[in-house]
Amino acid sequence: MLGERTLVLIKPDAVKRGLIGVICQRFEQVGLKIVACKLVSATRKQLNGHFPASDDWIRGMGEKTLQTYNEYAMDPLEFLGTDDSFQIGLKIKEWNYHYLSLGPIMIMVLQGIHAIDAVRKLIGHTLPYKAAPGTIRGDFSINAPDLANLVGSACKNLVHASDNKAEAEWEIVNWFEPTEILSWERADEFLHFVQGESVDTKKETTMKYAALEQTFKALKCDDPRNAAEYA
Ligand code: IDP
Ligand code: MG
Repeated sequence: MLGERTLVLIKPDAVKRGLIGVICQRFEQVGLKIVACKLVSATRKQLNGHFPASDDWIRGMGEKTLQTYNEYAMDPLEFLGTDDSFQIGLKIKEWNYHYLSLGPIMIMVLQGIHAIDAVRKLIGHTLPYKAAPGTIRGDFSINAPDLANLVGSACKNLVHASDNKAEAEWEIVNWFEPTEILSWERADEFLHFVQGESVDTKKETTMKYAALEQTFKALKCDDPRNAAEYA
């Protein structure tokens, strides 16, 4: 496999605002490849699988929120009824469940060189009002948690993307069956990643065929429907 895989989830606010196309374009135009994609209404079971249940994750989420309250001199007791990071984390988790249930979500697996970091760069900072221009969150939203939290909502930030390798692995398994992930080759892959300054055309041709062969092998292995054709 060329590069690595990451999970991207286009959240209900982005779907409802008609932003699926422009968001996908950001990923496609840098050379990332969509290898799986579907529009779903998230079930409780899928959401349970998506958000970590560990106390550390919940507490970390609460601590991040407390930082925002500190930054804006807001009293968490007044707005959230508690200043305990674990209790706040639990609240944010429940708000996230609600957020992702507001409508359909588009989930996809993207593949490419450093796909995990590249996608995080493209989506930008968690909080849209802090996200840099040019990023998806920075260009299409100005949402902020202090306002969102006032009305009991997660901070709406259009997209989710796996933060690291371990997260990507469990998230992909949570949302997709292995047969839903397709192996295919973008027409510009050779140009992006393989073609060099070498004048050795024999070597180039060999590499092209090696890549093609790999694609055929992947087709044969990944999709049992192709087995007879390639046998
Ligand atoms: P990420 O989406 O950039 O990886 P995480 O820290 O994993 O950010 O947070 C998960 C989600 O929780 C965010 O995408 C956002 O929707 C929501 N969130 C994060 N911090 C806050 C907050 O302080 N208040 C409300 N919602 C928050
Ligand atoms: Mg995250």
